[in-house]
Amino acid sequence: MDREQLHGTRMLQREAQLPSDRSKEQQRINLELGLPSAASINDRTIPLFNRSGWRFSNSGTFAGRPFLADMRELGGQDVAVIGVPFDGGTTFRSGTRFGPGAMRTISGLGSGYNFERGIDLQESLEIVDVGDVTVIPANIEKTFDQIDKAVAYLHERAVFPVILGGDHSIGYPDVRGLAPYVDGNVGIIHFDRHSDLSEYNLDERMHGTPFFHATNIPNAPATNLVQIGIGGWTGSRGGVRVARERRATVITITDIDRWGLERVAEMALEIAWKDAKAVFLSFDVDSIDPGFAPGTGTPESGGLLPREAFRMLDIVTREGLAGLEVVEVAPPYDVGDATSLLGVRVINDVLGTLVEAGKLGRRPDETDKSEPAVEGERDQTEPAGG
Ligand SMILES: [Mn+2]
Repeated sequence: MDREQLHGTRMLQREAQLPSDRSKEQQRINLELGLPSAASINDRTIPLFNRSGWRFSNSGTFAGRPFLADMRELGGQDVAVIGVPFDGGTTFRSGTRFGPGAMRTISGLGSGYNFERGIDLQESLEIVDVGDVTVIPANIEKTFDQIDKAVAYLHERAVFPVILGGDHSIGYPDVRGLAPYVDGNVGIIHFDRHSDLSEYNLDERMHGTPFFHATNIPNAPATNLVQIGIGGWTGSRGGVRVARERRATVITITDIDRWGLERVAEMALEIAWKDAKAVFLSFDVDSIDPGFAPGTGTPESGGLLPREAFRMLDIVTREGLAGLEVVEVAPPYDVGDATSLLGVRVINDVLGTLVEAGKLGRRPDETDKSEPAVEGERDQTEPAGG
């Protein structure tokens, strides 16, 4: 093996092929709006007032992307990030109402560029943060109606939704808002330690119930539901009967160990897409081992390692998705923002795969022909690594 065979070497070359026109235009606008910096600043692309939204200048939006104040202007963007700060469906430890805020804050750590993947999301996707759905904290059903209507609006305007939970009860209205916009069946790929297939928890449709109700939707059959990572001692027995009777597919950690990660992920992809027109991805952060993701309400040891989850996500999302939710991030139990950061990582990875697969935005090598990339030029206001 030599240096030329390294993935790292290929990615060194790849970076030179990535477009940079959007970053440069943003830099120009930031400088214009942020005014010229103090005379002692040598890099004259650095503005006086930080407009980048990166790092500790995070404006409160996801990855510092623009906040879309006027929802009538939604349409034409690639991705809308939407928060659902609801934890009224929690059956034990609450706190996921702070999930959207925590994920938005820590998302400022990233630049949108990933060396290993050779992707710059800033260049490939137009992302807006549309803020939060107004939830009704003491009323699950009214909150579901709000989420359903908000998510449906995104689908109506053909903008890919990234939904920041919130507890997992929101999985049901997230699918309910999508289903009418799919001309055929919807498959669901569901990462979780818990099957979430009970009809009710404590007489209500809480966070252990979303996929019972989602798979009651006529074009979201349970035969297209694939659950990955189920196991441990905190799940409910009632949901097992539902999965058996409705013929949902359940992939355990034991399956992953026995059959190998690639094989089960390929199988999940195939089943979710069988006779379906769209697939929705529901990612419960408790599918990852609590050693890596402690900030969640119902932790269960022996879960996926982050790298396992990333590799599986890469496989199960490459045929495209109709939407993504990341749920159960509960910042009150988090340590060093590790869990929020994992949630953000899942979002960035999924978006990166969709871009790479040509399913969303512009592909990494699609340089704007009118403005060819100039070798050696760099965006000097991008945050330093570290
Ligand atoms: Mn769970």
